[in-house]
Amino acid sequence: MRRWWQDAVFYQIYPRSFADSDGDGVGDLRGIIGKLDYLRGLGVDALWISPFFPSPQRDWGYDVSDYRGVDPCYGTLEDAKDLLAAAHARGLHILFDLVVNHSSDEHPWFKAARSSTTAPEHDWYLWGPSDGSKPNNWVCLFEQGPAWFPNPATGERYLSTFTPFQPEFNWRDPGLRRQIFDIMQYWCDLGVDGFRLDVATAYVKDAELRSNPFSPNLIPDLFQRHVYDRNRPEVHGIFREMRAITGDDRVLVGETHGRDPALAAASYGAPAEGAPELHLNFNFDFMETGWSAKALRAAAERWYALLPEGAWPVFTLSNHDRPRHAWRFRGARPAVTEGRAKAAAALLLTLRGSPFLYYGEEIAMGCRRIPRAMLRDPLGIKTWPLGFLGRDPERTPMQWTAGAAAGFSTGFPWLPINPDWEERNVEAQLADPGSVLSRYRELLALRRAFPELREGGIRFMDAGRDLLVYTRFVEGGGALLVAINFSDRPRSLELDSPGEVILGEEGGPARLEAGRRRLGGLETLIARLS
Ligand SMILES: [Ca+2]
Repeated sequence: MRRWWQDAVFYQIYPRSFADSDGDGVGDLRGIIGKLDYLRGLGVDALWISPFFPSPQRDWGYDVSDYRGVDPCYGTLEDAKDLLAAAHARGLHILFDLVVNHSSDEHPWFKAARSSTTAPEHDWYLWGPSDGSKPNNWVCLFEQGPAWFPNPATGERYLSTFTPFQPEFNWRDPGLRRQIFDIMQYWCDLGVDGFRLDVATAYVKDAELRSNPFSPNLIPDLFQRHVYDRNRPEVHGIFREMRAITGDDRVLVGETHGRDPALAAASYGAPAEGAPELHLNFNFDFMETGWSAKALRAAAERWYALLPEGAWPVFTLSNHDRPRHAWRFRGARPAVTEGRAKAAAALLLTLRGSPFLYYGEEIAMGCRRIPRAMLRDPLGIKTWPLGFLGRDPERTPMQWTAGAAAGFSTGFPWLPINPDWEERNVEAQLADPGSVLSRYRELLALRRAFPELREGGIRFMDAGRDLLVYTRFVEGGGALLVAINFSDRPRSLELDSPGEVILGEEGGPARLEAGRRRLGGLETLIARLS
């Protein structure tokens, strides 16, 4: 039986940067509510909202200090309930972001836990020995140093492998598990349609806290093979317990930490054998792949081959942790960058699997260098001036209009607006049939119209350099041809059968004849084969 989340196109909202309803420069839940009609018109089906829970905001909400509330900067619990109701009234599903590998160090649980070894909450976190020594070589990603931090009140060290202020839960403790599962039930009872699970494969640590073995890779491994601090086999038991809470009408989407598609595939469990785990899991291969038809096809085929029987694929090109793909795939000229953004959209929205869009990609928002004084991301501040300055460039405010602050806020935005907002914004692109946004709307409409694109099989065809060509088909039914030219120069495509063009270069012939067909630079051709 097919479920809604298999047919859905998901859209990630980073609430701080989406829409600000009250002019304080920070996006909020009422801002999102005000844009639901836009999202419905865009043609997406489900929204994943990055964290809006009470938080000291030292990692912008990925450090939660109360899992059942709403941070005042985003609104109130009533606003969250209104958001769920308003989305459901428009046929949109809503996923919240469950950040339960760690809490904030300001969560009341951690405050109690660190006060005394006899506090009931003490065992909900992970501690080193009472002599204050570090039990192993585990590293803290944002500190690029040891992951064990002193806790003077007990003489122990606590574990934090991301930042020092995100102490990690002890998922082996049944009391902690009960607490987290109760939180999930609480939001399910309020009507949420699922959860994205932050760094889900990191939940469980080695019972003996053994040191990780050496790895030759600095990025992303920090010279360690993370076999003891992440990716423990015991995590699958937790995934099964979570699945029992949500059932199949709600969806669990795993952020499977690391860059290993096999790990993501394993987080599905064995659905065909009645042992399902998470419904959907992110494979971040597409975020590591350059602008190459051959490489993107190989990444997609690798993902399909890895998935266990009955698992439903997920594809994504951008999120709040990685530079936006319009920037990663940028060309030497703006027209090439725009063309690649459209071609990337065609790929993402016609592959077999559920696409996850990231806010702003529908207008091809890019990334810009942000001055040191305006950086907000703790990773970007810590690693400045190395690399691409952390994660602020992909988190800048949504560009709605050509007006002040891009229509995002009537106040001063918390992060600078990309300097291209006057030309690149939703209002301008809605009015332009040749815009990237118009292309997203066309492609999303095609997904709704053609079951071949939503649920059909996929077969790749060899079509020469720069061309990515495949058919999407339903057994005993229709077949659609998708051909994407990755080059900005024309290429020719050999077609076995005729058909009817449903998306192609403007002014091109509607009838597709068998034989040789010219594809313009960065053109996407979608045709119904007869
Ligand atoms: Ca606000």
